[in-house]
Amino acid sequence: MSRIVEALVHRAGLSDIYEKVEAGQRLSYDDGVRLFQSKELMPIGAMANRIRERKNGNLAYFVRNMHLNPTNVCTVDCKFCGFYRPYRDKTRGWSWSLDRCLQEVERRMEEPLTEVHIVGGHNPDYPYEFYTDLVKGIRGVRPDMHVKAFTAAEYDFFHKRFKKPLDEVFEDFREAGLGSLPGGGAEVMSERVRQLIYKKKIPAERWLEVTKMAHEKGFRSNATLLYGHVETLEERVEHLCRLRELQDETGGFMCFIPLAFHPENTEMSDLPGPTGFDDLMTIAISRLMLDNFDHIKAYWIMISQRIAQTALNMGADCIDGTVVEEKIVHMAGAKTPVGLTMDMLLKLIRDAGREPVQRDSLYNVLHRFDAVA
Ligand code: V47
Repeated sequence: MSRIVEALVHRAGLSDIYEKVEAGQRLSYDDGVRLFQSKELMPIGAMANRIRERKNGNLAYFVRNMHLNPTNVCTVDCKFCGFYRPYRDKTRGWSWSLDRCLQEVERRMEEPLTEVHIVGGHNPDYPYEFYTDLVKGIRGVRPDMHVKAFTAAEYDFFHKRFKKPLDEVFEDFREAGLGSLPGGGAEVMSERVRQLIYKKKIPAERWLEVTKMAHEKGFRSNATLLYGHVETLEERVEHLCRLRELQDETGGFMCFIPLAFHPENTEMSDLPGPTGFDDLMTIAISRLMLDNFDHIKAYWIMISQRIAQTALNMGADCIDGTVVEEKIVHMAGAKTPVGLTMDMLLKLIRDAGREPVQRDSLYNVLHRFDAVA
């Protein structure tokens, strides 16, 4: 690395961590905590960039995708969520029929999308077949589209609600045409935080178990961290270490996505949410800690196009995608657009000095664009 970066690392007292990064050694839990505590964004960003370029060169990935949220009625009542409407008050929410969901996909028939990302509330009113028919139906109308559907928390809900063994649930979804699982649902893997803000959602151990089963059944998935609320820096690092451990076992994770907490319209609206500095630190430290993850995503929807673009030089190699019609954080006050055109994504990536790559949902390259328009 350049002499300037070495000097910055040295001045920040992070030379031992830098040596590990250079030698390709794994960072420890203590290293992760020290990085967060140091508040030294420049050397940390530079070290993360080093790993990012080692793994992904100059490429920056995006996907042409749409989101589908069939229902926001939910029995879990997470305090951080501005998207859901409680089951007891379900008329204030939506619960779309299968036809309505398929119409959402059909009305985008002309758009060259390659992925539909589906998540929703834990809504006990639907029959099991609704979920499998939804996946099957989408594959029927758009066989060219990969269905990335339902978090590990939702699969656990299907297992309990319909009293079906989890492995059978995954087999049914495979038959229906499921492609992969999004991240989400693990929030921050800390029992303390769970008791405070999401106590009716599955605990960390169960999220890991369900994800492990999905990986064993041949599905790949993503992982997220919801940060910037009541969690401590230590709890963030613990979360990363637990994901890294499961990845050592299964190798099933594709990408890690730090999700910045948006407080508006939630029961935690008195909190400020994370700052841009924290967004970049969290992305960079995630890149440094998760040595066995190929990809780190800067999800522009939650952190803004500007921060996501900057993050492409501080650890991130993916900025998600066109994301037509995002609802989860827009109902929690996000000021970003609900979607971006491909041209806008190309400009964001190129202006950051990276080479845009349109990927499919499994990170296969679909199209490489020139670094300059
Ligand atoms: O688990 C809910 C988060 C997640 C808020 O896999 C919030 O490619 C911020 O997992 N502020 C669901 N975050 C979304 C998700 C996701 C998003 C983008 C890409 C991928 C992927 C996965 O949304 C939930 C929760 O952690 N969330 N409310 C909020 N107020």
